[in-house]
Amino acid sequence: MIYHFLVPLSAQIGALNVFRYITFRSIYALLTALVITIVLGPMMMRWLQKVKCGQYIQDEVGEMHKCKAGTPTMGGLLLGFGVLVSTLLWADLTNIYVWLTMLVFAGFGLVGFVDDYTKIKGKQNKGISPKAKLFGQLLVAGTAVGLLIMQPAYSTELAVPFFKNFTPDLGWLYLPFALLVMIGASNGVNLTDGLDGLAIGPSITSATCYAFFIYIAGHIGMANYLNVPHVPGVGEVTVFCGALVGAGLGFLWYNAFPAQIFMGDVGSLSIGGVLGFVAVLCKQELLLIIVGGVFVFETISVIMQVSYFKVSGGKRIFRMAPLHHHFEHKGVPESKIVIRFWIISILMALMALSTLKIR
Ligand code: 57M
Repeated sequence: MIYHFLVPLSAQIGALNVFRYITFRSIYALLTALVITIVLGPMMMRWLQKVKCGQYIQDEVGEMHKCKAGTPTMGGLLLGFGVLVSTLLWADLTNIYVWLTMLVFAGFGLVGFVDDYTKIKGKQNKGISPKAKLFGQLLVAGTAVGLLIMQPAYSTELAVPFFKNFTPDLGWLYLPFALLVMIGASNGVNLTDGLDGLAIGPSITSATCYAFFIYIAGHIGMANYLNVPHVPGVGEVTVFCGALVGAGLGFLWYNAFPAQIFMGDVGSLSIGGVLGFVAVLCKQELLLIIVGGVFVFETISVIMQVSYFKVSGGKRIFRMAPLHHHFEHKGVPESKIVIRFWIISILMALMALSTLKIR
């Protein structure tokens, strides 16, 4: 809205021209979302406690997490509010890609909210069934990708990292592929969200990394120079990514060890889903495996643990999956595990950015 208010005035006041620039607005979207989440954080935590949205801790969790019982959850509402208000303020709202991105973010958030709410208000921490959750995710992702594919500027070709001339056109198969990327990312962030600051750290690095990719994809000169697919119009989504980084930092302010608030499924599903969608938008879907490497390792650890448990008749590879629980059970302090996972995530994001030059 700031964009729509100030840019027309730039004809009279030349200095306002700066509000045309995506980079400028993305930085202010970051700062706005950061301030919103930090300022509203304490109020939100008091309210969540008042309406009894405290975390239930499962019996099998052991002593390590018992002290976290009652920590306000659904902090994703705070983060989501910061992201959406900031994007509405700073983005060009005539851009369809911005709306699709907000739709995915809010839609996945709604699925997570219903799950969180059912867990809190129901018995024994039981949320909605996995089938219902998957149905909600499919509905949101399917609607957004369906609308995306209908855009004339969007192609269903797949960009393969390291191979600039190999871009197979997936045709209608692109739809299930994109759904897999988004739902996989959403569940990956959810599985990772088990220690203070563990999910939000790599989410911030991934959103920063994709802010670069989406900006480049929307800029014809840069996209051609770097030999990446050019998708006209998607550059505006950089503003959303800026807001996500800002709100993530603001949320981390309170989620850092010892956490005063957890994000809940409303946070983890929305962040993961939207990271997947931004990867789809800028046609760097496969690169998400590197950018979101921490989420991928965590998910693979669960798949390995569950499969091995089944085939071996009850044996385990890890002391407990997802991977962060394995280290916890080995006695590594929580903040050490979290910071080491952040370091890995930063390295993976840098590696992903370096692929821009290896083609
Ligand atoms: C949600 N939720 C956290 C919080 C957060 C198949 C199986 C691997 C599934 C997995 C699972 O349920 N994962 C999804 C993980 C929970 O956090 C809440 O959930 C939201 C995210 N959805 O925002 O509201 C707990 O995590 C801790 N936490 C923090 N700080 C944070 O900032 O300390 C979360 C955020 C919170 C808090 O204690 O209560 C969770 O871990 O439950 N299941 C598991 O992860 C379980 N693993 C397991 O059973 N492994 C088995 C098999 C099935 C693979 C095995 O290895 O043999 C573990 N879950 C827990 N304890 N709580 C087991 C140990």
